[in-house]
Amino acid sequence: MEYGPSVEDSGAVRDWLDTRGSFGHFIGGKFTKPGSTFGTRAPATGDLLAQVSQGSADDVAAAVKAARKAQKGWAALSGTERARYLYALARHVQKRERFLSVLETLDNGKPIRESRDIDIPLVARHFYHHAGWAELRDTQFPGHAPLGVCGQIIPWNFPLLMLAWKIAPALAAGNTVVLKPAEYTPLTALAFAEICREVGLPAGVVNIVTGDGETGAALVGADVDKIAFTGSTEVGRAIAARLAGTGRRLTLELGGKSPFIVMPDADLDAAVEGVVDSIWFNQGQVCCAGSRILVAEAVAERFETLLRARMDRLRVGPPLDKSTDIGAIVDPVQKDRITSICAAAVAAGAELVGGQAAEGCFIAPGYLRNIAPANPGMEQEIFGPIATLSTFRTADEAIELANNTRYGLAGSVWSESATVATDIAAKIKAGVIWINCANLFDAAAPFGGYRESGFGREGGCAGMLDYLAEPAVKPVREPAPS
Ligand code: TXE
Repeated sequence: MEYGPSVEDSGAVRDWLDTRGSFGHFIGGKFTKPGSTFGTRAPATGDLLAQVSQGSADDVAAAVKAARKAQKGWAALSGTERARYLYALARHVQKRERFLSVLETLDNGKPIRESRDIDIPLVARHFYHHAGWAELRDTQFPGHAPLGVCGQIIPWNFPLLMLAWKIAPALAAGNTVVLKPAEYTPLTALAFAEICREVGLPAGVVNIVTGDGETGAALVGADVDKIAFTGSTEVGRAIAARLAGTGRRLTLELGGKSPFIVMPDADLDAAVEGVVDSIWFNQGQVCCAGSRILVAEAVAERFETLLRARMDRLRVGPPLDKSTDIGAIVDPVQKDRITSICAAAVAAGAELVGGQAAEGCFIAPGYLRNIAPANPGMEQEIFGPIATLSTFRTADEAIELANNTRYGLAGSVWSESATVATDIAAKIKAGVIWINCANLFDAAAPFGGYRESGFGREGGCAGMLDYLAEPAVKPVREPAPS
């Protein structure tokens, strides 16, 4: 297998893959024998990395049964005991940080710098943070109870991080889980299953069933108390329709088309760097990417000159190379999806700057200019390294353009005036707004959307509450002594 420019630890990952070869599911604390399998490939090279099992409805039912069996015992532990397991998971992720980063980069195609500096450290952070919540649960949410067994379906853009976003709060609250990773990127979830065994997590608390959308649909139809889904709006809508009237809890984190507003007084160099973090990070495969750049007409020409110069300096290349800025798109299907939306945008009159597709799963960074509001490139989530660039004259017009979308996940505002920035931020209908920065995440900050971006929150107090059932009768708090 060709690993590209070598980084330390790719040998350890190669040994791990060679020894395993073919993976079963992780159910009730054990790996099952691999049944019917499919291959998972490195998008950068097309190399086959491993065979992974395609979960059937029976596999899902077995995993739910194991989770159900474990749930009462897990919920009966004290918060401190549950916290101890979460701390141990965090610590073991940290110990294997380099291994997990290389594995993530191989399976997903993202630059090693990003998996090493962002994804995996944030995974550990989420487990540490939620260990704190496990300890605080009883005092902070008196009378609240865990929901039971949670089915969790995650996407491929931040595979292990999305696993952490889902598993850490669920476990802290006293739930057990059955998680289905995305079919393109199942490997770090399977490595995480091994970590669960290493830390001695009680059998059945975490179960991982691999497979495609059919496996996900089987999980939605299984005897679970909640479904937490991150993925496309189309699938999210189908899941919501299916769960309607069942009384089961649901949280959805779906797509976005987030505005990136550059006011006339913005620090333009900083804003350009913000675009790099916003739409050219992770090949643009980010639900909260600032994919619609809206720039004040007065500074648009200067901004675009700076943007183009910076874009031209980004290095597209092998994801394991530490100097790579833009790695591989996760799969040829996704690459085709991106190029066909761009082609439709150009056919409808927009001009594509950069953004050339290369052999394999590579697409250069780019943006669409001279683009009309009704252009498909403006309306659809491209989910690739291609932004749109349009201009506005007044703050009111910027706000109107920003809100002219069916989504409502995120946004960012760039201005040297705190008053201007906070005033605009308050008027954008989105779950997260960044000021003079973009794509900053923290386990303590709730994340989630409005409108077709979904509902429910992950992270912080609001995220914990989405994994707890409110008491039937609210406890009465003693008034504070006067
Ligand atoms: O998503 P899917 P895809 C958006 C993005 C992207 C598009 C398509 O625009 O281009 O969606 O990506 C599982 N019941 N986002 O096709 O199909 C699937 O196996 C239950 C934004 O990969 O939604 C995987 O585990 N589960 C998003 C997960 O759903 C089903 C991240 C996501 O896959 C299922 C990913 C079904 N019927 C894509 N069908 C974000 N919010 O970050 C599929 N799945």
